[in-house]
Amino acid sequence: FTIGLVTTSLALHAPSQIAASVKKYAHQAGYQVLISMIDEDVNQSIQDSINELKSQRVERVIINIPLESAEAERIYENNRDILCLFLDVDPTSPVFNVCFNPADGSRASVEYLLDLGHREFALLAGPEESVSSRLRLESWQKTLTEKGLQPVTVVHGDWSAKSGYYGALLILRETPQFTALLVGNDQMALGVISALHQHNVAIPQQVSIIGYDDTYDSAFFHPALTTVSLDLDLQSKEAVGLLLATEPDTTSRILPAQLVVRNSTR
Ligand code: IPT
Repeated sequence: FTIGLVTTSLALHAPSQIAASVKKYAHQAGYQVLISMIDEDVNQSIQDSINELKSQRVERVIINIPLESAEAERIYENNRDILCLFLDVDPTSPVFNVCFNPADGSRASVEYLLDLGHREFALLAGPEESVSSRLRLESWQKTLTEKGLQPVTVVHGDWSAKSGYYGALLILRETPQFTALLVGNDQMALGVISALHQHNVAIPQQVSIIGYDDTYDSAFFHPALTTVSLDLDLQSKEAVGLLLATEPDTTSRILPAQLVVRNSTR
């Protein structure tokens, strides 16, 4: 038996952790996993991947590609002959999905920093075309607005450490008056830390940083990163379990995310 995994770039930490966990849980259930990796989120290439999996008689497919609800629905409708489960859509989307609540961790991050006394927030979000990046950003902004605050700047990266590094340089140059920097994922936070070290900005004494994901490496950044923990192993376990159930119950599940406080905030 084989299940399919159509995934975004495995060069990124979170999707590669998910792929490893999907494989682990599928193997435990006696299934193989066929992985099809897509670099650009073009709907046609998602359908090509699904068709290829179908030609290998795969009938259950996990899709870890950031998709707006309309795109995900189209893919779901066009593939009624198999079971598709989505990992990176708006959790309120009608398609079968197992996703994290994007508001949980983002709200907790802002509230934690507000409690510490921060008022000047810079936001370094993930790519504009990623649904989870957008939902995290919206939730940061909403929480700030509720407190009558505006971010000093909003910048986008592409999830990579390199983009975090250049994003931080841009913020330091254009709007240096911030004491807290919220970052869309931990890889970008790694680049941010590197840029701030180079400019002798002390973390957390001058600037507090909070990331997102809590990948296996994040506790070993310097300083150890305060971040929003997504239990990607649990997400994968739930997804495989739901997909392989004999009588699949296609009710979506929403998973909690929580703030993990380490040494990059004060
Ligand atoms: C999401 C990660 O949070 C982010 O760091 C990046 O790796 C992205 O995936 C890639 O698409 S996790 C996803 C299950 C929402």
